[in-house]
Amino acid sequence: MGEHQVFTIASIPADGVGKEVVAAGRTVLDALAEQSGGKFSFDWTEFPWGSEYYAQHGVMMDPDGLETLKAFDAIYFGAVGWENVPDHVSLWGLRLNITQNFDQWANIRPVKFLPGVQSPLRKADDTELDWVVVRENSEGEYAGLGGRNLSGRGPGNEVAIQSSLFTEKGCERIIRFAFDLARTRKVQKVSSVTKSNAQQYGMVLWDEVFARVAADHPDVATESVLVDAMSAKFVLHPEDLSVVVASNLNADILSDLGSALAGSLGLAASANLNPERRFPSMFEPVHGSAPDIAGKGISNPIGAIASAALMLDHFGLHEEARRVEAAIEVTTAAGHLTRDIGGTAGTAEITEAIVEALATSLTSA
Ligand code: GGG
Repeated sequence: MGEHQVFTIASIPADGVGKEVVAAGRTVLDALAEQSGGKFSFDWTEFPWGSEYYAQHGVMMDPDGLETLKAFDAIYFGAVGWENVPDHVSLWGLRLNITQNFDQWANIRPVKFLPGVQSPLRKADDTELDWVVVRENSEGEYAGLGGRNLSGRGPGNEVAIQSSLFTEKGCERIIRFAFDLARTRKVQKVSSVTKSNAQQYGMVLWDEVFARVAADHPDVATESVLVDAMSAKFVLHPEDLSVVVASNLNADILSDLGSALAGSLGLAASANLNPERRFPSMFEPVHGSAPDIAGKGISNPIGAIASAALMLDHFGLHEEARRVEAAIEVTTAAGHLTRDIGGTAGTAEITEAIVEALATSLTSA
């Protein structure tokens, strides 16, 4: 038998449904490890950071938290946002604190259409749809540059500036990442999302870098599409998409649209990667904390479990990642569905069905 591998994972369920879906993902990964015949296991450390922690300590995470997290192989994250903390404080205090300081500059968000899940998109019934949004995750509209001033002039006179930052290096690394990803896919195409007609500095630089990187990849088809037109294309011609690369904010908006078209935000997975591996990467469902359904045991764990599959890929466990994805498909195809996708099952039932499908795939292999 080969060497036993232990992967150390920092789990940060944080707020709302994050707690339930991270627990579900951990159950699936531990079941997978048990079935690995001693090949690998996961060593979990859970951190209580989030909005409840803020209520007790006045901060979203321990001030030494980033130093602590550095030692882990990966971070498994739930969701951030609760009513006791302003959204910009909770987001910057935890999730963006990690993504920005660990230079997790590539955010991968696959749009998956699952069997048995009714999509609002008619084409999903007779066209194979499968694309991935590559989100620039370190700058752009999320650079955090700007400020508020002039409130001293009295009510109604305050001003705020929120500047976007587009660096040539930042654009180039994410666009090259998108081309490398496209070369691994059945359809080798990269669609760049722009708004250079209106944003004549940052987005024109983005377009120029895209054209230069595209010239280095003559084997990959390309297109450059305005963000408004791209949102229409997601609905009208999704069959034309394979890899969609976009700035931080544009990709955030488009990936929500993509997962809604696939049936639910609850299905969408994501990986925040530091491709150089200088820092741990972070895996999380795209969805937020969903306060309306938190604690009821009805949240959809598939986005979190599919994110765990992306973490397996990151660890080089590709076969295991495909097994988890196949188990998700077996589960939805069999009609085990949470409420957001038209079923009645709870979080635990879906998690059990996925674990069961994993065990069955092992015995039938
Ligand atoms: N699991 C993802 C999450 O918690 N997202 C919260 C959120 O508000 N994100 C905003 C963003 O990433 O732009």
